[in-house]
Amino acid sequence: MRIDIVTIFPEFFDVLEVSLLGKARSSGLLDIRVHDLRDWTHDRHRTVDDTPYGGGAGMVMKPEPWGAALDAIVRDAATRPTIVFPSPAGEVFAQATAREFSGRDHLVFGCGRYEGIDERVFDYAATLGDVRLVSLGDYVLNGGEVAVMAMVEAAGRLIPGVVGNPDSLIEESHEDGLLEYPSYTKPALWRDREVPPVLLSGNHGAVDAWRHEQQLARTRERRPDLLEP
Ligand code: 6GU
Repeated sequence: MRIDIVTIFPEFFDVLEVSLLGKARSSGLLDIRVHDLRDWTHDRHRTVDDTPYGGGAGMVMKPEPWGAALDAIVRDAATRPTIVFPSPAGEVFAQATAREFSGRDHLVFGCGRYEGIDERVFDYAATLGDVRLVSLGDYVLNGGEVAVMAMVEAAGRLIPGVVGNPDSLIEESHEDGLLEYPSYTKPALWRDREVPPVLLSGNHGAVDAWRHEQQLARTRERRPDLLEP
């Protein structure tokens, strides 16, 4: 899978060189290219923002550098990409979104800063690819970089071969619409706290039933919204 990330803070993404995604990059499973939006400016100050038409607080990202960046990235692409703009005003990112993104050949992420990107950029991007505005949830970040990091990790780990043991992808929170069951390891007694005896019983049917009951109980308790029809 190819992933292009456009940002005014390319160094934010240095951490994509470590851990499982870093390995997937070295092995060629993931082709991640980080671009500095300012490379597509032409003035001495490499300006990417300007004051909003109609007035108001803050600055808006100018359309020209975005247009040039998207043109350059899509020009040498083999397929029509999915172009994702992180935005608190977007659809909410969920495991299903991660799953969907993980199946795409080419993702382009455009990280906005300030009060946002000139709206015409989204319209223009739709001529080059399938545009998605995506939010991590109902709170505000300073820019799209942290959100893109989360989306790249959530989607990247679902690409076959990125996570060493595919079984570890199956029994996780949200994959079956429920929260994950609690996990324990040795010792069986730690600081007066026991591991639930059923897990030591060797009865796999009883273990499975207990785990499912735990999933339902904690989902009811912590995330009742997930159980609504
Ligand atoms: Cl995707 N961007 C920003 N700036 N803030 C957010 C967000 C995204 N998701 C939640 N808050």
